[in-house]
Amino acid sequence: MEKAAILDALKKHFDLEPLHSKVLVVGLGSTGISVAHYLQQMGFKFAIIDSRNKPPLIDEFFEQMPDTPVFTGGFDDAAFKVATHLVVSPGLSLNEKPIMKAITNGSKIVSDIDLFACSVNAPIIAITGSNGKSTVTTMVGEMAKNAGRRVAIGGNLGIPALDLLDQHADLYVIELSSFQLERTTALHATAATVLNVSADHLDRHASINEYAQEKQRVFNGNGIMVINADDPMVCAMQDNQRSTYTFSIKTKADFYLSEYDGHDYLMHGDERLMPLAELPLEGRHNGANALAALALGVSVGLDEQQMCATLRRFKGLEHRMQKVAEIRGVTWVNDSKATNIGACVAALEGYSRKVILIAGGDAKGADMNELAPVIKAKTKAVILMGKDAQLIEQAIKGFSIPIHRAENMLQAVQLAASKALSGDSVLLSPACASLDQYKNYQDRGNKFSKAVMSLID
Ligand code: UMA
Ligand code: ADP
Repeated sequence: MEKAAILDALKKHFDLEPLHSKVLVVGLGSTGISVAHYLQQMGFKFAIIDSRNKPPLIDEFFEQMPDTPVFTGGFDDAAFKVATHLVVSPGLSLNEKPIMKAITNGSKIVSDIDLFACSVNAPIIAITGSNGKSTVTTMVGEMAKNAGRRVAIGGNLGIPALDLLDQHADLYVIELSSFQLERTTALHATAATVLNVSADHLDRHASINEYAQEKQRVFNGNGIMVINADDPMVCAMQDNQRSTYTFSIKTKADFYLSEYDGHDYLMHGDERLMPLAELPLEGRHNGANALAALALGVSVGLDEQQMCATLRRFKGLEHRMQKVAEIRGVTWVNDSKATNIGACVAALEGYSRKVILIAGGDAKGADMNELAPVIKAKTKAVILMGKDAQLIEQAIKGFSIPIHRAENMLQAVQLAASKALSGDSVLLSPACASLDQYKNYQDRGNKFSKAVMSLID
């Protein structure tokens, strides 16, 4: 898009202009840095502030942009006072006192996603939901790539949205978190989906209803809505005036599963697209992800058979229902990315035989009682670890399922190994964030895999 047209859009939406606006970029993480590059290219005056003494990327940033004013080690009032606009990184709540004060004093909030949306003409596919975002974003991205489209893929997954602009793509596929959406007003996606809503991030959102409302913002504008017909909170977002595709793994919808000749098929209307069994991913929830990806692909004109060819080759992402090893007849599965209840429930529901579950970590304010029914139905033993292990134990201690505690992952894996019989599966699906004990979910998953591999004689 031409620079002049972008500046027009920024002026129209946010009264943001190079000559008079003073922008404060709040947060020096990957988002903050992408925003700084963008603002510099567009000729804006800006400064960066971060509450941490030494944000992890600061050295790299100084090398790239040595002349940018940077404030660290707290939120200095003076920096906020002069700002006409704040671009607040998603890791920071808008309820931080200096941010709220600045808003009251008239500063406008603009998100990196707003800046991105004002800077592209090409179609945007926007994907949010409590679970499945990265899987569906990657599926759709690969589908578009295999169809020969020049596609850029990123957002909450991987490359920050503004850094995608350099790729001059003719299609953008972006994953969005509730934190990004809550501060975004200018995005009007060509096709968008909320894959599902289950309790998550309730340490940042006041209630699940508020969290759902933030997710709903992905549907702003009049693009095609892709709606999960199995999720009542998503169905409530439907707008009859808008073009919509529904998907379901339970009932007939635009995209759905149907049995034929003893096999489940991915369906579009009356057309059998492919057998579900040909999707090389564990768990029925991945059937829902594939249907959502197909609906989004159809929304931008991708060919269904080509999309199915991509699905057949789809490898899945690490740390999501990833089979690590089979050792002495026991299957070990790494689902470390299950950082909330919904993901753990989906993982367990996919099993027909009871598993040994390793769970626990930081519950982020969620009600662990919601895990109780599926743990009762689908586990033969539970090994708990981390800060909120006690909350899970409270929720399930009435059942006759053995509960064990582990201090660390190696101990958890060794305990599981001592309980498992040939034919069993051991599933790491923590239902909690990892940050109380690990750098991130990848670190947790890697420690799991390493501990599992240490079982091999
Ligand atoms: N922080 C401070 N003080 C500050 C600024 C940040 O303490 O002044 C802290 C935040 O509280 C947070 C951390 O620094 O703990 C990082 O925050 P950030 O907003 O600077 O994060 P970025 O590096 O810009 O990364 C963000 C997303 N992170 C979050 O939303 C927490 C990344 O998603 C995303 O890939 C990136 O933007 C590019 O779009 C990660 C994530 O964990 C993968 N997302 C959450 C999730 O998927 O559940 C929402
Ligand atoms: P997100 O990007 O939303 O976190 P991922 O694709 O990374 O989603 O998957 C995160 C977790 O959610 C993994 O544990 C995965 O097995 C699980 N999951 C994936 N898709 C779904 C779904 N449709 N419903 C429930 N859980 C899911």
